Formats: sequence, structure tokens, C-alpha cells
Amino acid sequence: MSRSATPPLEPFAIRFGESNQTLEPPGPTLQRRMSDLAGLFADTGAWERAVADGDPLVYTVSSSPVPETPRELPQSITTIYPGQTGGEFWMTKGHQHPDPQGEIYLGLDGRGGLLLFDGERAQWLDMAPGVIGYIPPGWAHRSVNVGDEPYRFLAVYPGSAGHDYGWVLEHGMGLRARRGASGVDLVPYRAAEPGSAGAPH
Ligand code: PAN
Ligand code: ZN
Repeated sequence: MSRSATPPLEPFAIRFGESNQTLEPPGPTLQRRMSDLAGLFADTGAWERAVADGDPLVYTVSSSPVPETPRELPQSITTIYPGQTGGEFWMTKGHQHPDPQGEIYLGLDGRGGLLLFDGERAQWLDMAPGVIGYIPPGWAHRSVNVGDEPYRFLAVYPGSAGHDYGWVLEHGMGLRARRGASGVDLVPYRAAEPGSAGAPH
């Protein structure tokens, strides 16, 4: 049976699991380690050292069972652990939705930021528990943990939106979020430095 022929789900309740870490009943969960974030941090040497030094878990995404299929409305909780690489706060890969549609994020725990980029303009929204960040159609989005505790948020997005990660690798996100003397420094985007991979040793 093709995906488009899948009948809509029946109604059901979804609850936050213990400490807001999961949705219940649970769906797929994915883990992103430092090695999954190639080409995203500006300081490629610092990224390579972090991969070599234990390849830490940077974030997890725990979904409900609602599938990413047209007309459904999937949800997931993202947990970004606290840390910096080359002074840049730990963050998600970031993506565009190839089928441009809106999305909302609801802050659950910790302190974060929602970085939005439409290819020309960059916007930063401070995220905290109880704050809804609205992502309009056509804006690439990345989340950043700017605190010392896990930053957690609920995402709700159209099941037909899709996820394009290559767009962010090609175009960047307009800004980078670095730890500054008094909190977050938003600095103009610069591409990741060339890595040592492929260089003669
Ligand atoms: C979110 C993101 C999640 C992980 O559920 O997918 O925070 O970020 P990356 O997908 O950029 O790794 C969302 O925006 N869904 O559309
Ligand atoms: Zn999204």
C-alpha cells in the first residue's frame, strides 16, 4: 500500500513522559552524536577533537507514533545537551522543509534559542519553558542550547513537510551563537573551516 493511501489515524491522547523526555505512547527516537554534525561548527578542528574525544551525544529527538505522512501532524521532543565546540553552543543540524509549511516549537525545559534564516534574513527567538516559537513557511530553522542544563522543546509540524539538511550545509543559517562574556553572542555566519581529513599527515 502506498503512503498516500494510508488511512488517517484514529484519535488518541499523547502525554509528556517522565521529565518531559519522551512522548507517550512513544514513536521513533533518534540520537545525534558529534560525528553526525560534520560541517556545521565553524571550528572544524574543535569538532574533530570532540569526535575523537568520545564523540558525545549532542541531542536526541523522541517522536510520538504519528507518522510523517501527508495530512497527519507529527510531533517530537528534542533534547539538546549543554556544551560548546570551539566556543559555539551545541545545536541541531537545522533544516528547511522542502514543502514550505509552518511549524511550532514549545519550550519545555532549559534555555535555548531558535535561529531562523530565509536565505537573506536571520532571526533569533529566545526560548524558555512556556514560549511558543513560530516558524513561518520557508524559514530554515536550527535550535541552540544556550544554558547549562538540557534544553528541551516540543515540535509540531505537517507530516508532508519533509526535511532538507543539504540546504543548511550550502547556505548556512545567517548567524552563529557563541558563548559570550554576558551570555549569547550572535555573530555573522562564516562557513566551517576546511578539516584535516584528506590533508597529508
Ligand atoms: C524538529 C527537528 C529536531 C531536530 O523536530 O527535526 O529539533 O533538528 P534537526 O532535524 O535539524 O536535526 C523539526 O523542526 N521538525 O520539523
Ligand atoms: Zn522543522
